[in-house]
Amino acid sequence: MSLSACGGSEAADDGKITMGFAQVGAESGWRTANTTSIQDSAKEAGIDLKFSDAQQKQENQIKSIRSYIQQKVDVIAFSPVVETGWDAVLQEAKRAKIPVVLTDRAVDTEDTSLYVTFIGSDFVEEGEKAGQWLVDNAEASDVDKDGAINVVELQGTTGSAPAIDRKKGFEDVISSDSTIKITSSQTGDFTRDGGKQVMEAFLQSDPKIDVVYAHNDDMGLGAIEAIKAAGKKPGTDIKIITVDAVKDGMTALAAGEINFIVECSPLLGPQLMDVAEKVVAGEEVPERIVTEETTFTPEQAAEALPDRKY
Ligand code: GYE
Repeated sequence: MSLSACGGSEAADDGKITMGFAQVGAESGWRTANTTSIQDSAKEAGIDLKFSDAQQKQENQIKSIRSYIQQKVDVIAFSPVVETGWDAVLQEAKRAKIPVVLTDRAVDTEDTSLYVTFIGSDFVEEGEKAGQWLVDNAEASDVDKDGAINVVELQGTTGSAPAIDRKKGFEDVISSDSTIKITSSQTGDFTRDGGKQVMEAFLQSDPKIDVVYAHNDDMGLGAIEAIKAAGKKPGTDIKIITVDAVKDGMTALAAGEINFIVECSPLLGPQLMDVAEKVVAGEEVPERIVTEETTFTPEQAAEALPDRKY
């Protein structure tokens, strides 16, 4: 017979906490750094981690969560690939008395009792920071000097919290400047290849692109390849704004091929393990834990790069 933990779930016989983590996939540099952070901090905290990679498919995440429920883990954590469609499986976890912690991405549900807390960034604010840079640098960004700033947007995964919120925050801020317009907007699924393909199509159909707003570094890096292939200079002929600040993005920023990056930290592991220990021990945790983040210009990127861990 195993002892019942205060959190209500079954603790393993060795007293170790078991966590089931359902990761989104391996779509970007951000995700790779996030996975490493989670795995390393589980090890450090002595938490037994069961980890699955859903390859960006909601049905795979649901399957893993169901299997974690069956295995009676002490706590389930996951980063929901999209916002909606989680109520049924989260109800199952609740019935099994297994606490659920959301990391990185939010779910859209009326019933907030289905999860204990949500650890991650404020994606609307990230979009606002990207938009604010453009408003502040609008004149310099209008490479044609025709007074109209045409922006193409590379959206993240359709229906995901960061894609929805980064779009919203950006649009809210640029609406204050009538010279800035989003002329095309499409998903590149947060991947380098996706960003490259969508940008190739944009460049073919639209000769007047002044700015690319990519919801992550990887899509921005894909766009750089497409811009170069079209005979234009990224960062100069077409300005580029991205979100994340992973090493490859920061390297392109320092080299002047990206103009501005809004940071989104993937290092959520230590906080997640801390919260998991508290939740399993039956302690209170805040309903929302917001990650602290900054922004980078090319000069700041050059300065930060030598110490950048990911
Ligand atoms: O910005 C992107 C990744 O959910 C914040 O997912 C995360 C996003 C991140 O694929 O690079």
